[in-house]
Amino acid sequence: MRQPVKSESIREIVEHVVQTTPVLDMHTHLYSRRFGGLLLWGIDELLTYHYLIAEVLRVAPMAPDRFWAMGQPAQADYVWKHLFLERSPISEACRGALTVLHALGLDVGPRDLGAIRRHFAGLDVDAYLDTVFELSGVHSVVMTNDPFDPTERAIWLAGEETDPRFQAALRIDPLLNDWAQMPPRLREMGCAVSGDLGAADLAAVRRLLDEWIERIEPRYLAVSLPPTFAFPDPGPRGRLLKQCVLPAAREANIPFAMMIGVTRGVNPGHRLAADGVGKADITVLHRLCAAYPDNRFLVTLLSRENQHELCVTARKFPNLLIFGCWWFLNNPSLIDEMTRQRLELLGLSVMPQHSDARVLDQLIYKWRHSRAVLARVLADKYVDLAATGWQPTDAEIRRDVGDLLGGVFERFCGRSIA
Ligand code: FIX
Ligand code: ZN
Repeated sequence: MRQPVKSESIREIVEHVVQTTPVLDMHTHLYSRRFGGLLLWGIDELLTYHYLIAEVLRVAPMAPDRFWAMGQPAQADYVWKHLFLERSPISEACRGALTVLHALGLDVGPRDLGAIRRHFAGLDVDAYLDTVFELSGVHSVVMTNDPFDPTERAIWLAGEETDPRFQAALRIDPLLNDWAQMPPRLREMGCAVSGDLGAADLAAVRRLLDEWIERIEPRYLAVSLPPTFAFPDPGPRGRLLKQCVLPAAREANIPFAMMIGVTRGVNPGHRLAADGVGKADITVLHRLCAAYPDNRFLVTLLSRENQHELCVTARKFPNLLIFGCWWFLNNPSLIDEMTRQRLELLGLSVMPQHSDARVLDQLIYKWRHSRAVLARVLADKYVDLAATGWQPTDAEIRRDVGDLLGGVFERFCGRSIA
């Protein structure tokens, strides 16, 4: 027997359910313990996040070479001084660092970076991992795994992942975005290519993908792409996509994630903070989804201007799942706008958010901030429903939120929900 929920308590219930439902974070740049130094955490990593580097180099410009030569603690001091002490830290990335410290029980009021550093210096990383997963309400994260990076590759070759909170994703940016540089790198990996991308090269790349899919068992294959991404494309990217990547994903029965709209290195000296945004051509997705109905595509677009047409495209293609408010879109005002638009056009067949966390601690703020917006938007939608006489039950709300925070992704991937 369904228990009707009074409309006045809908907001409270939605808030509670969104705050307490565990999240599967489907795209991060985090690593488990066995990746050693690739797992970033702590105050200096938080303060030197590339979002903050971009902001500090605006208000306190410095030649990038000089900035990088300072070393991380001095860079963190520089960010603290210019973005937190000399002006109020109201940007989303600044606020995020403070949300983390506050959630950890630190008093940020005294603005004492030394005391904050002492707190982190006393932490045990294994226990801290548990704390962060607990405080962020995340049950597992999908990493971004790059077998073309020799450091990461060596760790995969040395053994399997044993921490179930960390799932793999096979990232193939160098292959699709930089073919000219790839032949020697591929040969180092035992993949004998000549570079001409003839039948033998394509077969060798395909074998390599299969081998890495088998080794790391990724949830999906993934790439980030420029706004100029085109398909079909007679060049290396198009040929590799058609002959290697799409068939490999199809046969392994995993989605292919495309993150489109990033122009890398618009100000190269800024390194990770150097990248810009551009509007993608939505017709590329029409062609891919129509031509490859047996492939599943996870898609996020970086440009705000692409979001409406992306929703309309997803209405046409069940093999396309929109995910996340990526990077420059991961701000409350834009999450609010995009989430409303998506729910209105697609109902619950969307993954509204991922964190993109690069530093472990960021899971806390990225999810706290996103949950607050999601709860508000969802509550509005249920209140609108209740006005028609369709009172959502507690169980229905829990079901829906569970879907939005992981279930939709699990079903799209074809795996059962744990
Ligand atoms: O390509 C990506 O996965 C991007 O998310 C990153 O390259 C980017 O640097 C980032 O951290 C955005 O949040
Ligand atoms: Zn990312």
